[in-house]
Amino acid sequence: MGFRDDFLWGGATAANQFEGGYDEGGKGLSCADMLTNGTGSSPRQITRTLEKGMYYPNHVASDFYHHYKEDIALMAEMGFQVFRMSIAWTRIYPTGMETEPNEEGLKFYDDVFDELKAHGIEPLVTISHYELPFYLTEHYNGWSSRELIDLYVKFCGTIFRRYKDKVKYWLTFNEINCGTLALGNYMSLGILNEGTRSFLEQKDIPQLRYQGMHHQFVASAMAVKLGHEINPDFRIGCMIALMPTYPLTCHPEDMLKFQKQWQDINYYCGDVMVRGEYPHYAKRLWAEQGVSLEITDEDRKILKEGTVDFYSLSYYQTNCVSHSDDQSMTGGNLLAGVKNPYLKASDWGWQIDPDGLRYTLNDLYGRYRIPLMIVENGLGAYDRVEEDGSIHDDYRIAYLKAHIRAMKEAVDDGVDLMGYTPWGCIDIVSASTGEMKKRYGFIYVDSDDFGNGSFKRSKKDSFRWYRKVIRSNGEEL
Ligand code: BGP
Repeated sequence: MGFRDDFLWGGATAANQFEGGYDEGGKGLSCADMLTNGTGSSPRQITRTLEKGMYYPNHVASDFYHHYKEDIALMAEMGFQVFRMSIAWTRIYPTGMETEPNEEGLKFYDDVFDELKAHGIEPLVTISHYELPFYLTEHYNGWSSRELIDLYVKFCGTIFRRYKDKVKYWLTFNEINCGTLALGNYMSLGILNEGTRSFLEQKDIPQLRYQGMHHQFVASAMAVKLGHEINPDFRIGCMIALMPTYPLTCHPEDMLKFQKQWQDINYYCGDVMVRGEYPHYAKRLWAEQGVSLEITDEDRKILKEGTVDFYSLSYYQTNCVSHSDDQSMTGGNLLAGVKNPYLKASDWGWQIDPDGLRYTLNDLYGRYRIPLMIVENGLGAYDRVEEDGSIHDDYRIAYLKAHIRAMKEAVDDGVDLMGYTPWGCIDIVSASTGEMKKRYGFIYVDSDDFGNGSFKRSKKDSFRWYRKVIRSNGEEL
């Protein structure tokens, strides 16, 4: 028993949080480029034009744009077999509207893929990871417009054809179910409703949000079909942010709330993308949200024909739900929840729960029966660089070790798990706060929350530990 022989070990990033070079090589402005940094008390702001005196952390990020050779060599040294990255849409189509792609952008990813190949690393490419061309926000209010379907499929066609012999694994949209939350308006759908200034408090019009997700489902299904036509060997997956919850007590209403949250937030998108149709509880959800979706017969047909080949997920933490409002709350990836008295939390209040991962993997595999892949997991923590330059991140090793153990249990339970790419394998800018000090990496990047630093890379203790894990296919933890 244990992980399969072709299990894919590696790490994950996203262009907007990692690449930098925001105005180089003909790149256009993306939604992420318009986000300022947040500080402890004030969330990130969304600006419609770049403002002097404001700091935009995604502009420089970790500067992978200029460090990719060195970074890929370090990944290879750790033994990576796969590297999850995203292609910035705005490097290929700066506004999303051009008829011809930007050759310089295409060339950059050719170079990255060639470098990966030279080191025997397989790319896993997220096509859209929180970085819609900002022009499409300004002109169409993002995915609320049906026009975006064709623009996205054009982008997919370009990269599928160009990289058909270099990339096999694709994810259509990062954490597409972020759109089930108000936070997803701007972050995942590029919707910027009049009156929204702050990233966390977004003016929400559920009608636009749910219609926007519907457009993404159709676009994703079209991409799956097109991808398989271009190269039948492509493996194209969905990517869902798992926000697992437990009922706080055995009160029947806690149980109902628990079930509803799994349906509305964790299952809603995966059900459509894996099964090719909306689930039974969708009508009730739409009614509660006051939305009435425009879904054509053609849309329904496309959803059926473009189901995904595998299911990928992010998993960081779990929370509880309770029928009573009088409970202490804690933070979480995309969604806060009721505190679980049995769990410890990270410095950012995300509760650490490896057993929840085993539960989640069993639950998802039982539901969908297609291969699963964990494409994000990890601990965002403060790291301290010692005088001799070493970084002793034993807390990160403990987190990852416990989660890999839980994965192994799930595999022994019978779950078909393809691979594991911990998040932010090289330190990157945080999506929620814009900070650099919330670090996930095996590799430290010398930069602070304002881009000050040498950008020098150094290995943390977890680097050596993870190399051992990969070498032993997860046996030596
Ligand atoms: C997920 C996103 C990532 C990433 C991660 C960690 O939701 O897909 O982009 O950032 O969460 O979150 P954070 O950066 O807020 O710590």
